[in-house]
Amino acid sequence: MNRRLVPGDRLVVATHNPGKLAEIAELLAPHGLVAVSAGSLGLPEPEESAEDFAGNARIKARSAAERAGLPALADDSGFCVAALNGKPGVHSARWAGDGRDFTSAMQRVHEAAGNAPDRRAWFVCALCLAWPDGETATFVGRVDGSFVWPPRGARGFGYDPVFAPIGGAETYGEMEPARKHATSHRARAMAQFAAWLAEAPPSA
Ligand code: ITT
Repeated sequence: MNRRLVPGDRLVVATHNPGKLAEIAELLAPHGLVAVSAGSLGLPEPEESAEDFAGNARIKARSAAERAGLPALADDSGFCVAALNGKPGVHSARWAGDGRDFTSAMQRVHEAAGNAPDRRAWFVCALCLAWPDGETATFVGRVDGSFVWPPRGARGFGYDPVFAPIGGAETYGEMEPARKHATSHRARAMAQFAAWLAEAPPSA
């Protein structure tokens, strides 16, 4: 099977999260790949039963690629707080409940962390590219910073208002999207994906 992706190729972006979809489509644009959303294809959301980000990204990417008959890129990501031993982590979406209420998810993190002096926090993003035959390639990015309370800024999505990356005071909720895209966990995983795109042999 030809595993090379070239400008003009269609790639399913296997996410149902509009915030992620917008960021991934923007990060893919310079590579000329045409992003087709999982929603537009009516793809179901598989159960994310793995214990780590890479495992869940593989489940989502394989499910979408198999059903769509196209290569698919999935993102499994999350917000991790040192004082909570890395939680909410792979359960970041679940902490927001079925209604995906991130105001209450951020409040829940704040209450769980209390006044713990350790304010370190980080985001992780695992991107998995899968082909319809089940073959995969996975790329993981991380960005370190701190847990900020109270939340600040209305940009971005999810936990962005309570995270400030190292080296600045602005939260991802306050920051220009272009600055987030330059350094984020998703951008770092995408940079590895881009390096892989540039290197991938015509057929593997
Ligand atoms: P899909 O599985 O359909 O992609 P999801 O929202 O359920 O969508 P995850 O299971 O990967 O995705 O959950 C990750 C959660 O972590 C997500 O809902 C966000 O709230 C949070 N998250 C991930 N990346 C983020 C970012 O860049 N900024 C803020 N929050 C982020």
